[in-house]
Amino acid sequence: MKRRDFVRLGSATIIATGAGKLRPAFGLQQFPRPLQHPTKAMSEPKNPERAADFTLQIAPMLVELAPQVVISTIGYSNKVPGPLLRMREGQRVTVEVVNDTDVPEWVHWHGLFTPSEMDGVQEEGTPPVPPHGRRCYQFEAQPAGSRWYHSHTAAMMDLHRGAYTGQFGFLMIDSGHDPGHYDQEVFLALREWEYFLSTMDPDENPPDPNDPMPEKPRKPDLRPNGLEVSAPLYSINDKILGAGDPLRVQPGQRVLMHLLNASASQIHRLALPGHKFQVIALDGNPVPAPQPVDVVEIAPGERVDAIVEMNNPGVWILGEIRDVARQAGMGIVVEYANQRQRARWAPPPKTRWDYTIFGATATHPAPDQTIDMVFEKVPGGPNGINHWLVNGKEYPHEGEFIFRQGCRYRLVFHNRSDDSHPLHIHRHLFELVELNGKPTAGIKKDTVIVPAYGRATVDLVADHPGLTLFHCHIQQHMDFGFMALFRYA
Ligand SMILES: [Cu+2]
Repeated sequence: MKRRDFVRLGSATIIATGAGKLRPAFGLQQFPRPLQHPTKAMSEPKNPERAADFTLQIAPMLVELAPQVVISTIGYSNKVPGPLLRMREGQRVTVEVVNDTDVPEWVHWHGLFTPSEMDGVQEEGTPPVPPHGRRCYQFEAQPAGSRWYHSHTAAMMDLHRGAYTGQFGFLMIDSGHDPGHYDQEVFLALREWEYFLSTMDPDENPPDPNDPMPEKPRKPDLRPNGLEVSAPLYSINDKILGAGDPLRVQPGQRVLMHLLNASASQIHRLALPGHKFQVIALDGNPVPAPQPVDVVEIAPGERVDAIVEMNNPGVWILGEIRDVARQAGMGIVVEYANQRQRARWAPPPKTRWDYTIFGATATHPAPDQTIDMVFEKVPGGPNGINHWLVNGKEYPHEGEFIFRQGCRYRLVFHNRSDDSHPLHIHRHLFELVELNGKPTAGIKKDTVIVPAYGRATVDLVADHPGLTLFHCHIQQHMDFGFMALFRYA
């Protein structure tokens, strides 16, 4: 089936179901506002005296994206997203993982300060969950905020492994501090399905010609681009737009949205016509200056927490701003009480996502050392797939990147390629210092988008000894060279 047919299928599904006649869904995780402690509706830690607080089963499963659209994947405990793991800051947690597949697996706790041997990363020395075996992960729930967990297995040319599967879920660490008053909270994970390789990339957002592009080379690279990962089907959680339960709201409600991009390959932009997102946290970390925005941009690996005030009664589509992605399923209906009309979409005003608007006035202690990292693409390399270089070579990097405990590092990311990359560092948080020449402070993240030919500077204090993986969060880029391992001296 051609891509276009899939797209049509997505649109047809929306027309067939429409708003107001929606099937009951099992996908949308929608909760009333929790009290100080998680309620029973969430996956609450079990009795601490028991062997494990949580159990995850890795196994093949079917996902009903819409009636008559059922895909097969590997998931956690027969759910997509996997069960919400909710824990309190500082709590010692044991997660037992049962692997009912024929291949070794690694489960990574994204955004946590986990020891290397528990981080779920082969390159850091974490042992695998063996095929048809089990393994316990134990760690302290730190730091508080919106985290997530996902497969960290290399996929290479197998588009049915690692991040290409349904192995992802939300992990919330509650601090006891009120994150701002709200009436209900929802967990929304953005995904594509049925990945394939192609040299056409109709879904990509072309780089904005007005971007500063400080890393653009004088001579353009004329080598033809290689195969990249594309997808015909999109969803929020496990449902195509219109196929699941709507998000039901009351006028005047404040809805806390935990947005996660669990995609293996694409940056997404979301809007809700007639409403604004008050962004309060990036990658789970409260921002110095919460701001309302019309569009949220979110890259693979990133999280955005935003409060949406429901002050425009009607039935609306919360969706990807690209028509092709929304029509292929990336959206969810927001339905006010006693409103029965068809769900409406309207393109948002043209805006540009800029992390720095959420930051504070820039002041940073001088770093002990500055580390420059240059990223380049080798277009259409072996097997027709693009390969990636970090400081001139593909992974592995054996001794290039060394941290000394307690020292402050300034990492300068030079993106000399025509793609945007979400760069992620494990087991640490960094603070944004500068993005394409714009200074900022106070924004703490674990994943940052470095735009095409762009530059980002971040500061990091080396305070979590152990092997630490750094990589692009686009699975194909990571698998084909875009990784580096930091060691502590
Ligand atoms: Cu990348």
